[in-house]
Amino acid sequence: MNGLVDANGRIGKDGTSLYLSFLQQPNGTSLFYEFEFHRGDLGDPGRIAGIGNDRPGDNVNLRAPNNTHTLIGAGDTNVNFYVVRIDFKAGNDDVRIYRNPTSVTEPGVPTLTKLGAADMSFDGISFGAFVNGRTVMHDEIRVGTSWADAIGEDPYVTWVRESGLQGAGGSNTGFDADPDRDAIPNGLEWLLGGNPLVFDAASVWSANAADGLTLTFHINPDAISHAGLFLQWSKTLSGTWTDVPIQQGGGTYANGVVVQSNGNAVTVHVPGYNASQGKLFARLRAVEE
Ligand SMILES: [Ca+2]
Ligand SMILES: [Ca+2]
Repeated sequence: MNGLVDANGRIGKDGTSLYLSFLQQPNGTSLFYEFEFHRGDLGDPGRIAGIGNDRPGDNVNLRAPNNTHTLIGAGDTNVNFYVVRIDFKAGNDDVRIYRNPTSVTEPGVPTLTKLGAADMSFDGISFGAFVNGRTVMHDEIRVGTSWADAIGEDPYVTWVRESGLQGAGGSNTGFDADPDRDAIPNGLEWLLGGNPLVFDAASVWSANAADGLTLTFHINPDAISHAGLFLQWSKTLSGTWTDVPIQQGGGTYANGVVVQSNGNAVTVHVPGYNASQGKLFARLRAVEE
């Protein structure tokens, strides 16, 4: 959430967008139940926004700011899935509510759009049900910066769609498939920021054979925490490959192998003294998690 935090330590930095989702199921439709956003105080004085019902009647409303309620729709006692998109900006922020969306991409028309609703910067959430013997269940709370984050989609599946792989033919979307035949399987294309539909191996990584082997490549920060990436090296092509994990921050490993990272740029050096008869081999391998 680093990129979303403002100078006051709240989620709500100007120019960022938050996608927050949750499941909500009240045991009745009359007041009071709510998923609440708070600032500085988890009690009522700190409540700045919410989704639920704190009004006469049986509707679900968006509360933003504290004493302003805008209709989302009729309430019910089913499990409802909400995605809340907040676009933070100077002055009041824009809020979009999607109720029970079924699309893997963001629908063009939200259930409710409230532009300039309120200052939505917040530092707490709470789940309220205090009167009428009302109880409410909340589950599966997700916070992220994209629609895919909000619906909990596997990040590789998101990439398959956004990279054009899916549209190019359903049978070649597998993690180990290589439809462009550049010897970089899709999973590795994802991890290295390659194009899975273009023979682009030369631009994805480079190697230098001075003093052993040095490989240089860029990692996709959106992918690296969702899959394993290893450099494998060996003295012979038929021999045993030694795995070196590639992680953000780098590290030093057996046989003098050093992984250095600078931002998303990674350099791996396998010293020349590991060579046999002047030969040293290395390759990159992606492992699905
Ligand atoms: Ca490929
Ligand atoms: Ca490629």
